Amino acid sequence: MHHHAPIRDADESDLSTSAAKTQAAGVTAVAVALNHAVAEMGVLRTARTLTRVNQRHGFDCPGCAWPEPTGHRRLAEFCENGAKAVADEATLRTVGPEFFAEHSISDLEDKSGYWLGQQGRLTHPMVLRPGDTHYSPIDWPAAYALVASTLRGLDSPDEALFYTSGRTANETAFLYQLLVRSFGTNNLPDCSNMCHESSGTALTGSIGIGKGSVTIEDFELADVIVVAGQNPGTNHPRMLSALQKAKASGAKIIAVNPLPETGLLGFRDPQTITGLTTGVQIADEFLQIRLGGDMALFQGLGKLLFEAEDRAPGTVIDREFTTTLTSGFDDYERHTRAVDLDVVQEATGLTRDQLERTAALLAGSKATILCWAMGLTQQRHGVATIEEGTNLLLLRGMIGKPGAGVCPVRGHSNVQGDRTMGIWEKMPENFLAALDSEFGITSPRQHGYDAVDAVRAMRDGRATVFFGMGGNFVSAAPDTGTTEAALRRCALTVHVSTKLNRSHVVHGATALILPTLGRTDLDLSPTGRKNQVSVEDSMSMVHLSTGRLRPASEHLRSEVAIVCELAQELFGQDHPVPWARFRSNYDFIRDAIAQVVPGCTDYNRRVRHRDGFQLPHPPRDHREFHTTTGKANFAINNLRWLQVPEGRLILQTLRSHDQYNTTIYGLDDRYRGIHHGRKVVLVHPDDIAALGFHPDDLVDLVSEWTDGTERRVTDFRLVPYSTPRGNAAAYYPETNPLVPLDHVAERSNTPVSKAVTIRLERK
Ligand SMILES: Nc1nc2c(c(=O)[nH]1)N[C@H]1C(S)=C(S)[C@@H](COP(=O)(O)OP(=O)(O)OC[C@H]3O[C@@H](n4cnc5c(=O)[nH]c(N)nc54)[C@H](O)[C@@H]3O)O[C@H]1N2
Ligand SMILES: Nc1nc2c(c(=O)[nH]1)N[C@H]1C(S)=C(S)[C@@H](COP(=O)(O)OP(=O)(O)OC[C@H]3O[C@@H](n4cnc5c(=O)[nH]c(N)nc54)[C@H](O)[C@@H]3O)O[C@H]1N2
Ligand SMILES: [Mo]
Repeated sequence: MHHHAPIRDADESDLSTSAAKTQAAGVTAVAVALNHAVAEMGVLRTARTLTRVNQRHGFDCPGCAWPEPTGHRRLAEFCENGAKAVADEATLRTVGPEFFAEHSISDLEDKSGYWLGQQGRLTHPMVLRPGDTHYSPIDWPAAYALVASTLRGLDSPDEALFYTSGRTANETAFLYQLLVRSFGTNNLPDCSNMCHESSGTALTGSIGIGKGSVTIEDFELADVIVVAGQNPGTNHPRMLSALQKAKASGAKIIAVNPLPETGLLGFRDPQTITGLTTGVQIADEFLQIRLGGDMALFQGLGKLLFEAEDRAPGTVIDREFTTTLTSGFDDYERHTRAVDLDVVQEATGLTRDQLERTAALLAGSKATILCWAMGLTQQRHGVATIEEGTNLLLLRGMIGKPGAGVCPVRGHSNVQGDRTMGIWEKMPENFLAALDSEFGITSPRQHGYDAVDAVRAMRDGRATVFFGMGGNFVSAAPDTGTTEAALRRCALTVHVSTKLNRSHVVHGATALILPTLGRTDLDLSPTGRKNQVSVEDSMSMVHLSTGRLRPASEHLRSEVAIVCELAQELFGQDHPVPWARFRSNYDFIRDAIAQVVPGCTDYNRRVRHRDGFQLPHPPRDHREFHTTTGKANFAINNLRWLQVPEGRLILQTLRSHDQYNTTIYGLDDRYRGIHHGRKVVLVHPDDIAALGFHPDDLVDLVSEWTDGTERRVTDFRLVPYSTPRGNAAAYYPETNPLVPLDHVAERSNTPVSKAVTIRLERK
């Protein structure tokens, strides 16, 4: 095995700050990416790996879900952060039985998530039995037997929870939900519950499908692209290339964000020669909005659009569209005309001028795209906010035509595909009926627990087995104290993982770690067949992904193998589902997907097309809306925004440039000028002074909840930063202890990670 110098854990006293960067990407990004990759994998493996990211015969980048361009693909369809994601997975460092013999659980409990993740790839199935101080090796059959006997011993299948993180490929996701439903529960919480659930809820009501309606080609045809509540420079860097191209063909870009995010304001495309030297300003209009102010913004813009129509009748509202294809227009018009623009200014912190200029851009646009991510979804009124954004598009007929539409920009590389394949605690009846008729099983109809309800169920003793297909639930979920206590109450926790994380350390009475192959790894069946999997991107394109790297250990099993082998142990040999056949050849899984999943007919053939295939989307394809009214629905919402209580701040929890969710690659946030540390809180300089503090002070952050309870994280450094007064920002997952479990978005139950009321306390 390879030996590497031990990783030093983070030491926050090394922290330093500098001015935020004005340009994203460029030469530095390429250099940072390569350094990172070479340090993890060496020169040869780096060359072999990075040239295959997002290529036709390569693997799908395990980073974000931004689509690959169809047609011509540049050799480097990856970005700095994609390269970091790949290097993190393809690292040569390993964590085997010696590691676990050396480190007790209580030793590992004191380590940071950064340290745990940096130790390397898991190589052996490991078990922790009641009373053990250390994990020890277990063989696969014994591990399956342990899980199966525990599951069979439950009073009800609903006492088990089956979590999924969005890295899981379609084939695994399909089999996993099949196993769970065959077992008898719909308890399929997933990372999406904490992510884009608000988007799915809003869009399903408004347009009849919870997915985005644009394709990558639409970006080049758009006149106006709004990017709200999203930091593409860090989280979807390849999106910046699409925005830059759109700009080159004349589009105007409107950025809506409380922070002046580097990539939105300046960008040098590392994939072009000129981009390495000269940069462009991406956003034509930067609306530095107050946290939670977007609903007010969208309503205010709606009112201004109606007023523009009054001034030039027939030029703004698409009457033909609203009359024939929508429902609720008159009520929406009445409600929106009554909006008070003074209130909108107060709620957003924007000037009348900014609102008028933005409305004028929208009114003059022939094709508008609205993009958004966590800044909109992780708000208490997130669903309503997205409905209001959609209303703005409907008003002008901006759905189902070239260059226009809704674009929720997904996070995990296959989070959208997992949903398509049935990972959802409340899949619709038509899906369950098709599943039952294909396999001769009886899926339960009662809805299962989502992520927040899963924590509640464990906390209250209603669920006692937690099975995680990827992810790091303990660190990703809100209210860390409550969530950790909930996991510790379980009889059994099981994690199918690639790397060590906090969820392995905060465990049930018995715990298992099942090491698995990642996207980059060669997946050989026992007969030597090279297996391929498939994934769906943010724009409903489905394509194959093929790993080629030699796995970190011969003991790793693919996720598909783990699901099939566990199912065989759990259900015995005469179960109606052909688990052994599915394990032997993934084409058989795809044939079953074709029978069950809407839009997947002829899956095996179509997924092999050079660019894959696109799943149907009725509003995009035919302007058809499968809603309750059969039309696109205007939603009416009473305006809500966030007021900052006296002496308090509203905190958003977000990602640094050096992390992938709970995986911390490094301790810098280069674009924001934060170096060698993560425990910082970004606050407006006038608020720092007004609250009686100084820049660089060490403070505790204390969150206050309506029931009088308080939650605290300690020793954060105050960093003066450009953000609206009364707002603050700090990194996830360090601040997850502050997010109360019951602080969730209305209707989607998504944790409100972008609006937590806090006060600062002096050390
Ligand atoms: N490198 C990298 N890539 C990633 C990830 C990663 O961690 N690292 N994570 C992946 C995943 S799972 C996801 S979901 C996506 C997340 O992608 P993003 O949504 O971009 O992620 P966040 O860091 O949470 O950033 C939220 C952005 O919204 C802004 N914001 C916060 N509150 C508000 C608000 O009330 N209104 C407005 N208008 N803006 C607001 C913040 O200032 C910030 O710019 O990225 C995916 N890609
Ligand atoms: N406060 C706060 N909380 C948040 C958010 C926020 O913005 N603020 N964002 C939320 C969002 S948008 C999301 S999506 C969730 C993310 O929640 P999760 O998806 O649960 O978290 P990740 O950090 O992406 O999971 C990382 C782990 O996945 C495992 N892994 C990686 N690749 C693979 C693979 O190919 N197969 C398997 N089986 N395992 C693999 C590794 O062991 C790694 O440690 O967090 C949410 N939590
Ligand atoms: Mo996400």
